[in-house]
Amino acid sequence: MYTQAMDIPGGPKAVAAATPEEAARNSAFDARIAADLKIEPRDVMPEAYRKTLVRQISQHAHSEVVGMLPEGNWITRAPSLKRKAILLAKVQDEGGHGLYLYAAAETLGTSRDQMVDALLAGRAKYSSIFNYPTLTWADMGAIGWLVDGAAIMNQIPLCRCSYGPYARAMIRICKEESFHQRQGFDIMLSLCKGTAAQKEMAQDALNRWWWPVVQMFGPPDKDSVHSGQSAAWGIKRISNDDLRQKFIDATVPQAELLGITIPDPGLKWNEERGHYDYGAIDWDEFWRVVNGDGPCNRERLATRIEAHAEGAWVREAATAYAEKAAARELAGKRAA
Ligand code: BYC
Repeated sequence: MYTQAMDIPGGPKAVAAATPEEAARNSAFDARIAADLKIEPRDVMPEAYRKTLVRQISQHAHSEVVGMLPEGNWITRAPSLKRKAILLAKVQDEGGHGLYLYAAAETLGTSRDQMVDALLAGRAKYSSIFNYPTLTWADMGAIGWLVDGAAIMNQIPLCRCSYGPYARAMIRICKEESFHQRQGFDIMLSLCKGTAAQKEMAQDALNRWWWPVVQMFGPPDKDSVHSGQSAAWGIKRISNDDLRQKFIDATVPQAELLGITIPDPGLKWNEERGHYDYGAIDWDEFWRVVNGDGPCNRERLATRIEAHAEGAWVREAATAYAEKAAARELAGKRAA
């Protein structure tokens, strides 16, 4: 549904070094980035590149895992067996995405336990969008259509990220996100073709999710502290504002097809720019949510803390099983 041009704006910039040895190491790294080659876990990389990736990938992984909660809320209330099976599969996919991403971040030397501890202690971020409540079944449609739609916009360029393990994880994730987006649009389509009350439910979901989704792409480019360096390193291929614009341009005709109205009176096709103009985004609200004061921040974190504690016996059992299996294998080899 969404395709992207993935040119790197500006091209790579050199990395500052503290010592001559570091400068030599950095120049090998710069050469790989300049040649648009992948950086692999054992390759030399500046510490700041490693830190940026751990920051972004761990936030991304946490977003997938916390992102299971708003939809998980509706698994027991899906309107049919078919919808329930699809939603279950989607929520399980999100858990899987979290696991691929934690594994990708682990290749940079930060353990999954460290990342999860940071999330549970409230030190790590996850996407602002998952701090909003899911009030009706139409929210499952709006999340798939809009949230997964925005996620694909942001993530397709990440398939060409300079860090190999992250880029490869993103390829698989994007394939699954595409199914997620379509299932959400399909829910919206059914509701919009249904009764007046069902269409009203779809409109209400669009009204509540639109602005938080537009904010999901991150602060405007002028306020994005990491964008310049991440673009220079080939991590970020398209800027926050450009992705936001691509998303809005792609979504307006979809809303028209559904026959529902995007809640932005400022939305207007601009012939000269060849894009839709859109109204002012409430960045105060965005930062409030990012900084922990959204409608569901406390509930989401409390749920994750409880789930982690309740899952302790599963982790212990899996570790004991793995140790026994390894001991059996070793004993078998010795006996042979
Ligand atoms: N929410 O300099 P900037 C999914 C933070 S999962 C919270 O532009 P950057 C799905 C940012 O981290 C979707 N915080 O940063 C799952 C930074 O703070 P720190 C998740 C945000 O990294 C289940 C500060 O603001 N996708 O789709 O260059 C079901 C300044 O920002 C947000 C990803 O994580 C936000 N929305 O760009 C359904 C994609 N935006 O770190 C769907 C990977 C910004 O200095 N991540 N911040 O404390 C990225 O592409 C980039 O990290 C971002 C931000 C575009 C998000």
